[in-house]
Amino acid sequence: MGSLRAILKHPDDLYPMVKLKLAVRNAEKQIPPEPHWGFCYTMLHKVSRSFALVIQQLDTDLRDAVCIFYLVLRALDTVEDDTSISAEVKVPILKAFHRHIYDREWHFACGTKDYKVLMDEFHHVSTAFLELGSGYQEAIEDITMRMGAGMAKFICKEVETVDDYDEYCHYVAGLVGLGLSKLFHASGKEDLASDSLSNSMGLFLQKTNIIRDYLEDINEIPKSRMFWPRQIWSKYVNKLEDLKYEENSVKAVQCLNDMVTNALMHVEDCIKYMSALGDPAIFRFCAIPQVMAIGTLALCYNNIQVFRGVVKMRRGLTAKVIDRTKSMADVYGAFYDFSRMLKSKVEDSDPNARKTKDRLEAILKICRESGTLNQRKSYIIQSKPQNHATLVSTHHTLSYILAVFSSPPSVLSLLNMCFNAIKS
Ligand code: D61
Ligand code: MG
Repeated sequence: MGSLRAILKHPDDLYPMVKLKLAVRNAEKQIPPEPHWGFCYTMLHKVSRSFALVIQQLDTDLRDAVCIFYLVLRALDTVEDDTSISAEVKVPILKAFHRHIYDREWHFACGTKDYKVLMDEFHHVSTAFLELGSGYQEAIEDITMRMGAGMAKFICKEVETVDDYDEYCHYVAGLVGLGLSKLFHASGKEDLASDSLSNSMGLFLQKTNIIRDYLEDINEIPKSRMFWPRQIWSKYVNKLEDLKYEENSVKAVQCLNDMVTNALMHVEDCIKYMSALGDPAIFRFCAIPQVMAIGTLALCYNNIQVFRGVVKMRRGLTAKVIDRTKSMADVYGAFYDFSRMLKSKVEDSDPNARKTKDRLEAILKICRESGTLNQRKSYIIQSKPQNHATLVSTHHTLSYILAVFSSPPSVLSLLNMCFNAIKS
């Protein structure tokens, strides 16, 4: 669990964190007895920090299909991500991967740690895949084929233009959205969503990852990996890696803000996609990662730390998002709060300030027009204001600052604690 310091700073994180911890423990206890399914669910918990929990709460047959879909694509991605394999070896494996999933004998050793185990014991995944209904199998095969071909294309090609960036993100994440929509439809629980909206769901998540993981990807050994499009970063620096050097801090943050503004373009589609969902478990499965993404963008925007280390939402805020994302009203509330937080960080000196604010204003408008905002528990103001107006506004400001910066000055956190003590 998070550090004592973090909990003292955010006392109301504690309840959702305990709840989440119990849910994770419970999910880990429900591993199926068959060895291949047991392996798949154990692996799912090990390799996916965030998706295991949302997959786990789906209904049985859809859950099995999504679990296998995840592991097949994670294995494919392990091949793509292994920078020690030469292009001559890698490309044919990526292209033929959709056939390997039908072959219990096939295996290819690569990756490290848990990913290596997934690759070494891939026969368990194939065995489980072959037990899925044919509608699920066909959807998984089709997406694996298209993703493998797309990844292969980008092994020998750099992400130059914004169109390349959208194309790459389509292959590695947009296609996951298309595949999931097919699986939801095959389960009989949802209408088939359009490819374009499904694609946006993946692009928004993938672009957020690419923004957040700048430093990790550029420092990759033996070879750095670059997904930020040249068309964007070349406006600020001569080489992508220059963004991490201190003398380029101003340019780096401007470039980062440009990337965030680009990602925000997908929000309207994502909201449209989610608002069409009917099944509560599928809704949560889709909405939790989206809310985490807008929260992560709010944290990354104008934040030089992206170029210095890992920028992540604190665990307590993650737990809160998981606890509170149940309906479309919760999604509008979260997108509203995080967009406002983002907007407060936009400085007029930023070259894209106007564009960023316009995008945010459009999102805020959609959320307001949903007519659901007043029912929400805010991520900014953590309690309903009562009559002690001064304290409330102090708390408002503090919560705001605390939510945006993960390590604020301790005086602020002490004040926040005091407020919470008075309040209760
Ligand atoms: C609704 C709910 C979940 C959704 C969705 C709609 C639409 C798309 C996605 C999930 C996919 C989002 C991917 C974002 C995370 N990016 C990665 O993991 C990168 O790898 C991409 C290729 C493998 C994709 C595997 C995947 C991911 C999530 C799934 C899934 C399959 C199947 C079912 C449910 C969720 C990234 O990985 C490394 C890293 O981020 O550390 C990379 O290599 O770029
Ligand atoms: Mg990858």
